[in-house]
Amino acid sequence: MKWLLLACVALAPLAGAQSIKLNTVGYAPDAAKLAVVPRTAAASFSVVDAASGQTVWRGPLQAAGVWDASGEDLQLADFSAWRQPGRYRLQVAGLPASAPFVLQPRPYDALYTAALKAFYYNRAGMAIAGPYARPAGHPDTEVRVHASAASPGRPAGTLISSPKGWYDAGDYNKYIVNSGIATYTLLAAHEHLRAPGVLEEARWNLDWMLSMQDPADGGVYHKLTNLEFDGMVMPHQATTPRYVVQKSTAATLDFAAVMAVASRVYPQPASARMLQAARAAWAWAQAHPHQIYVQPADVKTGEYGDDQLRDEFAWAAAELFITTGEPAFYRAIGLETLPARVADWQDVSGLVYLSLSHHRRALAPPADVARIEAGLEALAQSLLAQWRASPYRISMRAGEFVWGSNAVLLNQAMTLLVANAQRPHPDYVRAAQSALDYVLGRNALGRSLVTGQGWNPPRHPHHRPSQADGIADPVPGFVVGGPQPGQQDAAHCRQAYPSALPALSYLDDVCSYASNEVAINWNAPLVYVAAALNR
Ligand code: G3I
Ligand code: 9MR
Repeated sequence: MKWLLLACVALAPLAGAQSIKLNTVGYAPDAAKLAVVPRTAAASFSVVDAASGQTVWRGPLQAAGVWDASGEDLQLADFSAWRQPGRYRLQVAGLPASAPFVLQPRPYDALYTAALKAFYYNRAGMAIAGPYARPAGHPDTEVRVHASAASPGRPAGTLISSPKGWYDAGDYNKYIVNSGIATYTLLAAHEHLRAPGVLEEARWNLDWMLSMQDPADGGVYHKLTNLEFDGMVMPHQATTPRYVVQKSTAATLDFAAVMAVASRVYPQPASARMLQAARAAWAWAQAHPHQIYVQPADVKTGEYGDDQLRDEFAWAAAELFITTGEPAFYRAIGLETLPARVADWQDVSGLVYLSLSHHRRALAPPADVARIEAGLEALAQSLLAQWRASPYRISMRAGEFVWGSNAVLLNQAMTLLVANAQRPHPDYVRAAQSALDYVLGRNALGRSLVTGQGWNPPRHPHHRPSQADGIADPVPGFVVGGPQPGQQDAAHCRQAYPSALPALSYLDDVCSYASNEVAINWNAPLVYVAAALNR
């Protein structure tokens, strides 16, 4: 009995988490290849052929230290020098072998395709085909104007049509602010990388966004939503009334920025319409510079609130400048005082640097290209310093584990990759590779955090279709939000979180919207990074 119990205890972590942690999908042959290993007496590791068990390469383990985000004491295994395509595992004396992984050219074809396809699976107002087939839901052709959004031409209760778009996340609502950065990131994957399929996919959401602008004044509604979150049902079963809610300056500026980008990449006549929409939105924001979104008392869904709009003004101005070349837009950026930070839905200042850097050779006067380059370079260098100091060799620190932590890291990777395009630096690419490694298994949880990809991926994401479709596997291609110590959903979860430590604070349970939801703004940098590193 006793030995059985002991055996179970010993096996439990095996079933749940790998102890040698690495990218369980794989690596391009010439990529940086790192694994983290719990510290034991072992001084070396070996790469073994997954089929035969033969050792093909051996290397020393390097001391890495204790990671404050997980409490683990670690060593680092660097097998970058092993480049022979194949399927392998890592072995360290005294530890179970790692999950298998491949070395091959274009190792992320399937990941990229799945991550982009996830957007298709989150399309509103459309019947979905294929293994996750479902009837259309949320046509949104008769949406009510909420009292908070009433205008002379559209009094409260007016019906407008605002179809298409992506569901934001695991819920069925559509939010302009989050659509902004998500759609931008996909369009950047087209502009920077010529990533296939993104223009077609993004168009579904751009069509919806255009319908969120009031043609009478250019202002943009903050969101299209139910009053309360739907239950865990399929889209066509969720039929409560939908509303457009309050115009906000943040939504209108994010809309202006995205439409300015879109007008660069789509052909006429859409291009002209997008630019005209962007200009009208910009003009509305000039006239309403501080219309902060305030959640009405009867609306309980996602807020995406933000009262700091300096960065949204700068981003819209930057994209309008790139598209039109008009100097007034450049001056409106105020680049001299704009911090360069990694972007998220609430702080888009980083997107200014990414876009200006990518277009730096074609910018009109008075663009200060040296300042643009220096801003991005300094940001990338600070990420690199964090990467070097981290026992996990990731650019994210313990304090950055917020709601959607996986996307913090992926947005850092995107930043590093744009910096590398501006001024090549092999460590920028290595640090970006590390971010992808992390979401695919080199993390404290020792598992893939992308549905349907790699070893032991999430089975129970907070995603209504995945939960309600009667199919055992969740919809594939979604990165979950990831661990973060807030545990805002703890009261909704029957099982307790396994740990309060930032990098371990995760539940693969549908209850856990704070660690296991999916979202378009988290998947978009996964698309970008997978495309960029798929060489
Ligand atoms: O703004 C404060 C900041 O001032 C403070 O320093 C910081 C310290 O933690 O907190 C900041 O607020 C955080 C806010 O995001 C902005 O970053 C909150 O703590 C945090 O709880 C909040 O999380 C957001 C969450 O909604 C709850 O509002 C996530 O970023 C956001 O991704 C998530 O988005 C939801 C939508 O509302 C609904 N649809 C699903 C989607 C994904 O879960
Ligand atoms: O399902 C909702 C998820 O999409 C949101 O991110 C999250 C936070 O706003 O809220 C979820 O809805 C929960 C609600 O906030 C509280 N009651 C339980 C809901 C989950 O089913």
